[in-house]
Amino acid sequence: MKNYLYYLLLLTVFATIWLTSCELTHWGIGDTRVEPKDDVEMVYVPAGPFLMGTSEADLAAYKTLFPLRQAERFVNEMPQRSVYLDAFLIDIHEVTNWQYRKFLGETGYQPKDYVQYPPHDDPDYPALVMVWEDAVAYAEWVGKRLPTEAEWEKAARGTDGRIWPWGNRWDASLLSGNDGTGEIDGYELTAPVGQFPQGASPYGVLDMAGNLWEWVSDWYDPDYYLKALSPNPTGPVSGDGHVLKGGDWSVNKDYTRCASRLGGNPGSMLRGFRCATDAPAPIRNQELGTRN
Ligand SMILES: [Ca+2]
Ligand SMILES: [Ca+2]
Repeated sequence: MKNYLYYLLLLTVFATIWLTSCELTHWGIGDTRVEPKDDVEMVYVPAGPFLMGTSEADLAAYKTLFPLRQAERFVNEMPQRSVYLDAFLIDIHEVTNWQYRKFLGETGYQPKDYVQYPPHDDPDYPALVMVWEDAVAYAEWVGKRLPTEAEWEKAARGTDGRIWPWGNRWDASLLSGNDGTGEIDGYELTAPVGQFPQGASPYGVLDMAGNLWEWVSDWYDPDYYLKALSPNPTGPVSGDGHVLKGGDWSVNKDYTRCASRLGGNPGSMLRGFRCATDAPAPIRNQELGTRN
């Protein structure tokens, strides 16, 4: 009887190991993993190339779409180029107040500028983390990191160079943004995270357009897109502040484009963030594209 139990236990252990390895080697688009420390779903973005930045043809089209924005403001997104990235995981939502307060409570960390006032202080609303270092401190606590600008942009637009996460047609009801009235999306200011599932990116990432501008790990250099860095660009070694992506609740269709970028000292823009991690090795080796 003892021997029987021993072999049963051994069989269970091997079956568990086998099932775990199967799970890790068969990840695909839409697969998720929940990190227990912050209880947030992360979604898998497969390895491969994507179109990053804005092309000359896009610029010509944008001049009619955005007549009020000076053409030179698009130059920091040009040219468009193919950039290869290894696979990674990214938070589906912006980091919420519930998450950020958990971090503060467990660590005693003193943020430089974490803004809380109604309705932005609700637990389900995105945390207003105005200083890049306060975002990095959270990411380190949770065992993640900020996404690079390239990772953020790929997670937002997929591989086909689309303008907004959901496609190339503007729809003010698909994001926490500002259509001029502030109301078409149902929220006058920011919205709780994940309220616009129809506005998801090709990988199922939410609120990439609007709600809060999001910190990424890269330093800001307006000329960085001119330098065709691939694979896995991580930004310049220094710069005038860090990059912000995706626009916030107060801006329109222009700044909520996936390629739009802000840097330096953007004044009163409301800022938050989400985290990313490298994909574990068995996932990272599963490539869906050709390495440049
Ligand atoms: Ca709104
Ligand atoms: Ca956002």
